[in-house]
Amino acid sequence: MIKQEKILITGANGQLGSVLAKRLQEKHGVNNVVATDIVADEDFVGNFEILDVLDFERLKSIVIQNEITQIYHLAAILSASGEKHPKRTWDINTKTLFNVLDVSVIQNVNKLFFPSSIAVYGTNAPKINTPQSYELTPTTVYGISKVAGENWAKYYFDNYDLDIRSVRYPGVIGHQTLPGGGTTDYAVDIFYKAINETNFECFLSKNTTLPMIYMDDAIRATIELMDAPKKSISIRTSYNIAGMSFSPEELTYAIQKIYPNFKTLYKPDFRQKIASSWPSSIDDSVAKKDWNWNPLFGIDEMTKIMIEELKLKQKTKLQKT
Ligand code: AKB
Repeated sequence: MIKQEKILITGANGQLGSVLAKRLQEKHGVNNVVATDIVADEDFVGNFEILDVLDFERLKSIVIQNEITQIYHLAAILSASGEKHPKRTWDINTKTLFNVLDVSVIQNVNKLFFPSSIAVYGTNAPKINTPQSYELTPTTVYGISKVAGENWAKYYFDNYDLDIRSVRYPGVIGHQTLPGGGTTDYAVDIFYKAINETNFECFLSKNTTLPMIYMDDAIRATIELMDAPKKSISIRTSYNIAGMSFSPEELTYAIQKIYPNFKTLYKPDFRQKIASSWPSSIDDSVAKKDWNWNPLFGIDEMTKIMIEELKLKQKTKLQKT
């Protein structure tokens, strides 16, 4: 008989965590998922625990009490926020990872998911179709913490046989929850302005092309990687995955197909330097070969869905007030 998986998610209130929690509830059953975050989410339906992942004893007791078999460790500080408090970001991003790695080894957790990012690359890497394996010289503390995390992931796999798996996410675009503190956040914020038919002020320059992925693809990649047979996983640091690549100007053109009068004004700030250090597009051929990764959403499909879903959400909210 296949043993029922019991899932723990950290950072479950976040942009990815909130959607992943629902998807994992559908897959494993509501009672088999424990969502955690540093603050409560009043609207969450299911098991929710307040957890600061820096608190190892509390993490351990939640893992023991719920007989956790898989952990998705999403709690982290992202690139733009990270630059405001570099040492705090390093501490939070690395100490929480160690706590999750150690609890997984001590409590025999079967599988662990750790999100990495395109932020692991630095200015020296080829911009176009950036290869899976290249010297990693990130310019942000967030990127530095992800490179360290990737190497620790491989270390725990090599030395403790911990089945830890990871993808390097591009900027994630979804309508469910707003992202917070990232450099790619503009690509979500822009849609809130578009549906209200107001101009958007972009903190990146118009031709800054970055790798992006639609939420459904990002969630599917995560689950497909976690479900892949152990023997097919050849990368124990982190897999490149690609969805689409576009600049703020190209996204504006895509929105103008629906709102012809929509305009973006460009006012690059400190986030421009971060974005300029990242790849424009990513080579994800290793993920495709190892576990059949295949993105389904391009810029036009994503734009149409984002606008439809956000308009629906706005209408529902108005009807309730
Ligand atoms: C960020 O912008 O910091 C994140 C990322 C690309 O990892 N969205």
